[in-house]
Amino acid sequence: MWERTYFMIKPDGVHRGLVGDVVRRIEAKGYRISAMKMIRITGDEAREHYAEHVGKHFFSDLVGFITSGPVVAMVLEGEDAVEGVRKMMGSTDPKASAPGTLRGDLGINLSRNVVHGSDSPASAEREISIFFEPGEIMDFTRNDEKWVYPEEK
Ligand code: 3AN
Repeated sequence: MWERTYFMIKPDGVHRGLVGDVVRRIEAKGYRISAMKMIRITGDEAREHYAEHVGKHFFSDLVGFITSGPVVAMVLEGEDAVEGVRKMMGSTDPKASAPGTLRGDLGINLSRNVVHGSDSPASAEREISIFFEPGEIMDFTRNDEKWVYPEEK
């Protein structure tokens, strides 16, 4: 099914100069980047984004970290994009992420795991609406999509 997902390069990824590599891998896979911007997340946005983690022991560190510097926020689109992007990311803890995944290749520590991607289509819509206005999301087709997907789709 055609889906869109919210994807973000966290402050550690930006500071470590990994933006280009992460974006390259997403583009090479075939996902459409339909919105992308560098932002500094506010405390309110962070608490809303991570609402499911309120009350957990790592919540204040998580909010402090994600608001500590610039992030690169994106809307990605493609067939089964939510699950596909999660697979590209690897498991939450980089110690357990397989080599070849973004976290497996680029991270070591659970609280500095470089990227975020929505875990369901419902989370994706919720998270996209926190960080993007509808007018910021481009309506276009990549010229190579006819090669990424079979024509008889
Ligand atoms: P994911 O980012 O893979 O969806 P979540 O939503 O469970 O994982 O966690 C959100 C973020 O919270 C993670 N990316 C990680 O940075 C942080 N986190 C999750 N669990 C822990 C933990 N036990 N200790 C410290 N940070 C954690």
